Amino acid sequence: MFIESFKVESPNVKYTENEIHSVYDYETTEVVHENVNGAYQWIVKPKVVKYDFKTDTRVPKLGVMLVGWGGNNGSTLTAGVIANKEGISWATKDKVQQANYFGSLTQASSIRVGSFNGEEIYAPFKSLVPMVNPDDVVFGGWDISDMNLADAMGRAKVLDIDLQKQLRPYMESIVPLPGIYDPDFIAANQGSRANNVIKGTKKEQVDQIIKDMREFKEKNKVDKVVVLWTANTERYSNVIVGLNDTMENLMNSVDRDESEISPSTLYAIACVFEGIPFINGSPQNTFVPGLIDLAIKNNVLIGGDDFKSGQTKMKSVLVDFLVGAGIKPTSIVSYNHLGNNDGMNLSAPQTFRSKEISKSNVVDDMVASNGILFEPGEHPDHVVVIKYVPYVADSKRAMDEYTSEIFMGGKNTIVMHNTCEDSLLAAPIILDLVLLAELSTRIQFKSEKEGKFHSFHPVATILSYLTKAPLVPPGTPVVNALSKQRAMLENILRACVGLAPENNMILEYK
Ligand code: NAI
Ligand code: DG6
Repeated sequence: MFIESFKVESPNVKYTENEIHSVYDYETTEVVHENVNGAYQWIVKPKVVKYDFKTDTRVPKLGVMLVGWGGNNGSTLTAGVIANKEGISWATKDKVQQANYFGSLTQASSIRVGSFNGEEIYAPFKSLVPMVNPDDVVFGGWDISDMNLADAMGRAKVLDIDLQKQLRPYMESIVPLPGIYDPDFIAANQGSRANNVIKGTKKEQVDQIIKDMREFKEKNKVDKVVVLWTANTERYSNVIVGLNDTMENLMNSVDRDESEISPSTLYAIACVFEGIPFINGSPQNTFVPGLIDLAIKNNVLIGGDDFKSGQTKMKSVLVDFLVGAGIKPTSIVSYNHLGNNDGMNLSAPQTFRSKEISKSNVVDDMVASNGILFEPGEHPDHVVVIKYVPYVADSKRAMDEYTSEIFMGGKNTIVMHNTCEDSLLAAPIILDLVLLAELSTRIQFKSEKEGKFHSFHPVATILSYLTKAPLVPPGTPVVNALSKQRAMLENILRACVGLAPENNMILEYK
């Protein structure tokens, strides 16, 4: 059975006018390697730590500024939200289609809340704690191309033409703000697009972005802003001691107009100065150590990297399943045929390399979790290929071959062919990223050992489910397995309303 909303009744949970306060027993383990009667043994000790969670339930008017607003993702997301807000439907060759938010974890997935008369009860994911309604988000942003969003939607060739026709009047007058362009960081084939750029030194460019964000906030009367990079994939920046390794060195480098500071890092710096969360949806190392240092010292949320939308999402499910089933993946070969502007940009070796890195590390934690299948340091062969095929446009082909060793030396090969509009996968993920980033800034917590409430670590691991290469604070394990990432997010939000993690034991029926 599906219910729309619920309230928790518990001595550990208090709903006040502006807050949900929950006292929560976090059940975990402590693992130690101890000398027991002369021999070292691994000892696992269950422990319970008390936490207090405080969630501000006042949902702000949210502004979202996209870097790369006029791209396929930016125009598709904007169009999709307008279509939802305006209740637009359109004729396809199959049926009359209604606007929806399918593909969004927060808007279109559900959670189990319990059972009633022997029936499982589910509720929308978004009913756990109050979240911004995507229909109410005000969009803005930058693009190095000055094309208006209606034409950009046409250029993207993603949405049905009948829908595009209805959306044009809403989007024709929207033109992105000029962006920071540095041809050294993206493919040369993007040069002809760059007709809307901020001039000046790097310091002046950062100042302009700050001015843009203040004006956007003021003009649209939004309470909060989140910025998200959905612009072209950049090449990696070189990380150099003295240049971008610490906050001070990074800021001095901006002042000196050093060429190795990328546009994406400049936008992120501007956001940190303004206390505005910044999320990186592309694979490059925007978050050089100096930027991470800056965000931590200013306690401003940063999250990334690279939307986990299709092939990688599947990989982080399939390899988790294989390794979890005691099957040993030995070779993973992934091909993409991509014909949109992203594909053209990725046809340059330096930008492809950024994508290759973010797509390649996604099975490491699953492989490392099973010492029966893999020797220490052993890894499956893992090859990532992307080819630019203009004809397929945004309708990406992802082809994957997984070969595994099974019982008694047998081999098992699984082949997948996935065809999908890339931007229809990415747009709901962008929405989730900004909604969850905003939500996480309203949650405070403390453990029984801490005197004061604090927010989550500025490096937002809570967003991991949505990214290919989750950015984590130094010294934190990276989790790529999709089901673990989802459980982490859901269970943290459950803790905010005093609900235990979903344990799937259903003991009451055993
Ligand atoms: P796109 O090429 O259609 O759009 C990118 C936009 O960014 C363009 O309009 C371009 O003019 C603009 N741009 C480039 N540099 C800029 C700068 N410095 N400042 C402001 N604007 C700038 O690409 P698409 O398909 O929208 O993808 C965007 C990014 O998202 C790419 O980096 C892609 O790799 C990444 N991504 C996309 C996924 C998907 O499923 N669509 C999944 C994972 C990542
Ligand atoms: C080439 O793979 C193009 C990319 O931008 C991808 O479409 C994007 O990174 C999505 O990747 P994945 O692995 O999640 O499908």
